[in-house]
Amino acid sequence: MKTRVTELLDIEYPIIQGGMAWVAEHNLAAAVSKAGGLGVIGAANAPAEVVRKEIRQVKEMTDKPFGVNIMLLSPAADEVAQVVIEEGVKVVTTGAGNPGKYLKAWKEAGIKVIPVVASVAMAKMLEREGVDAVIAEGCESGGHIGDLTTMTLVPQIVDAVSIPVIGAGGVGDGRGMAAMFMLGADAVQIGTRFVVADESIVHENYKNKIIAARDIDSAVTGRSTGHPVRSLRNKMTREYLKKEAEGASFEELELMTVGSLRNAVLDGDVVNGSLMAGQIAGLISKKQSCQEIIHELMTETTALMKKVPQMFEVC
Ligand code: TUI
Repeated sequence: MKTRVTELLDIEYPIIQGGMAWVAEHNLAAAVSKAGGLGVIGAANAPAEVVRKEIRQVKEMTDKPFGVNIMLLSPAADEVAQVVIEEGVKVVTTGAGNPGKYLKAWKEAGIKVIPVVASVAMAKMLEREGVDAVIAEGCESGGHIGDLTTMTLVPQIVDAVSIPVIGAGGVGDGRGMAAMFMLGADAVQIGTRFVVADESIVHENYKNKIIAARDIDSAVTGRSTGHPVRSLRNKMTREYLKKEAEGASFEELELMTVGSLRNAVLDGDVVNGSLMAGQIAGLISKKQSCQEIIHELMTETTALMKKVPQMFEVC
């Protein structure tokens, strides 16, 4: 399947793995890239030298293209922005902010830059500044989210820009992927389904919570702080939302989540940990290798897209 994004990134399938904090380390990124998608290392809040090591490990595991996601709220963002240049990374995705100040240096280094955007205005501004594509991520996603849904955000951004658009938020199978193409996207970004992949280092407790999740099992904390984050409901989200409703301060709320994603991913703390996951968790029912996930997504998507002309045949 050839799209503007497979051509841009020199990948086999139009599937980009979300650059998830703590989750998207070298094992997952290499497995997705080996399977023909774009694996992405999530730099999150990691120090620059840790990210450098992760990049080198992916390079040892595969010659296929891969990317690094830079979380712009990270105190290490400036240094990580330099490390991707020094290490010859070909693709950078960004999240949780405006990557404008890094664009010149990244473009001069020949890096393909693909920011996550949550609004038409941001997509248009970044297109003008020279980014190669945008990821339109709706609020069905796990982790830090914007306001609009994927269904409304993707077509509005597709109409507003000429660069390729990658649809994200709520995509978990071939139906979601085909839907993104119908909305005008050139590829999809998938997070939650890769959290439960065999190659993902996420603790089994966390994976099992995603497998067991129902449609209504995620919640958004932090709306009052300006940093809304979607994760699976547990003791932490219940207490957080209660405190938030009582008008707790930013500092008090932040304290409740310090280290909580790390504790969920590495220690399997599903009670007090932060189980970031998208609303599509309810659809995800099995653990598979990245190769199986990508193969299944592509088989389902192409079968559905072939069926489209028949759907409109008049009897
Ligand atoms: O970045 C994400 N998802 C994330 S980052 C993250 S680490 C974290 N942990 C706890 C609290 C906060 C962060 C966990 N999940 N997704 C990409 C994304 N970017 N979603 C929404 C946006 C976004 C929002 C506003 C991008 C740009 C933007 O622009 C606002 C502005 O004007 O700067």
